Amino acid sequence: MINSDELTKAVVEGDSDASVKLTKKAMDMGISAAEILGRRLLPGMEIIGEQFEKEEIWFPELLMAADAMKAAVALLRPELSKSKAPPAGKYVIGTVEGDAHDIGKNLVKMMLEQNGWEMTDLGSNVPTEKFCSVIEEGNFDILGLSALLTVTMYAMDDVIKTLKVAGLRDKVKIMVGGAPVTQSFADQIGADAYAKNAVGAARKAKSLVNR
Ligand code: B1M
Repeated sequence: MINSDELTKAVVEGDSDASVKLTKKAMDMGISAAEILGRRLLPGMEIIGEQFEKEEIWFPELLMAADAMKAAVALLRPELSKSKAPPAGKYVIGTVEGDAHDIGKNLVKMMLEQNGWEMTDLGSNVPTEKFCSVIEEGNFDILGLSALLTVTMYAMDDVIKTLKVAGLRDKVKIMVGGAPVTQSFADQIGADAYAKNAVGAARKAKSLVNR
């Protein structure tokens, strides 16, 4: 048996060896990937975010916690990404310019893969011009933009404006998300959809292409 708090603690303490070991153990015990993620790993990210905000920890600890989280998520990825749905369409996703946060974006990507979307991942800190050239050259149904910083969410506005200027805005539906993003911000910048989390992203993606 593992104590459910142990894995959360491993993430908070930035202990990648322990987070990997305990995730493997939980999987061997038959605990679902969704439960390991939602009940044990993500709470660790919440705690670490609060500690950082209160200046109880500093950047290196934040980074170590993120690494411990990512190492554990890598083990869950095969199960989380198993496609159970028929092909849904083509979706390109990235975190906007100036923003290095990619854990949430990666979860959204996995959830969409599981729902049958063919995913192209541009990574994080993606320049506005890159989003535009990908839309110009590719044939995607949806462009997903993620941002975790209040300062970088405005890059989403830049992407939409730049696509408009290039005459590409109507070529693709645009979904936005990330902790500081809200429905009213999405409306303000003219996005087609906002999703609060990965499950919502899959639901909204389906409704956007109406298949
Ligand atoms: Co940073 N960071 N960070 N950080 N970090 C936050 C976001 C912060 C809230 C912490 C805090 O102060 N409490 C704060 C932002 C404050 C603000 O802007 N209001 C912050 C800061 C300030 C910073 C730095 C500036 C710190 C510094 O340098 N002094 C710096 C910025 C670097 C940069 O981007 N240029 C920085 C760096 C980092 C690390 C590199 C150490 C690391 C990121 C590692 C990585 O991602 N590879 C990190 C981390 C881990 C966090 C916290 C602790 C956790 C973020 C996370 O992964 N959450 C975070 C505090 C927090 O959120 N509690 C914090 C888990 C993830 C699953 O949730 O990303 O919200 P989230 O994704 C969700 C939804 O938002 C949604 O679905 C996801 C899954 O359900 N979603 C979408 C996300 N994208 C979507 C797209 C969609 C739809 C839904 O459609 C396309």
